[in-house]
Amino acid sequence: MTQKLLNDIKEAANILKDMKESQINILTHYDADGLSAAGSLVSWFRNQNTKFLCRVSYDLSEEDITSFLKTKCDAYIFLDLGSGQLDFIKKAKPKDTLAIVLDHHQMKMDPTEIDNLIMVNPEVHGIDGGKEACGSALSALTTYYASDKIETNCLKMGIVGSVGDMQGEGGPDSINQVLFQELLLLTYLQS
Ligand SMILES: [Mn+2]
Repeated sequence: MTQKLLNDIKEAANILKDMKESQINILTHYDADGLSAAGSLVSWFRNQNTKFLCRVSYDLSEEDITSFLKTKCDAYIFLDLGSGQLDFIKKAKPKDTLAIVLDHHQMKMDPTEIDNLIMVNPEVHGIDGGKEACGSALSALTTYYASDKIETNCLKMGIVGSVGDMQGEGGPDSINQVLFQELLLLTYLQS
């Protein structure tokens, strides 16, 4: 199951890899997990001079989602939120514009009902998003693969976010554990 989620992460990373010249709009959640998730992606976009806008939502309200989706861009990214707001996204998202959701919360509706939406969520594969994969871990690994493993600070941000979300390492086969192992390997290679 983790392998399927990892494939979804790598697919999202491949899409982001080709968006260097794009305008990306990011909406994240105002908590430790959401801010760490944004930290990973934003620092990579900044390093490669990709134009981005990053907004933070405190209450995940329809008003926040709708006003975010009114700001034109080439791709929207939702971090640590979006799954519970799929109905708002369906109503407000411009149909032709791509949206990527990196989230670990339960989904309010079937994400395939929304055009041009990529959902990266452990819940899609029956993995408990409350224990095995937090938003910052998903964002960290997506950033790591999109940068061809050049961006490494994101792995640390992912650990910070997963601790902040009180998840820790997760089970032996969890996405949080994949993140942890990548960081351990990196530290070993650099020592
Ligand atoms: Mn979270």
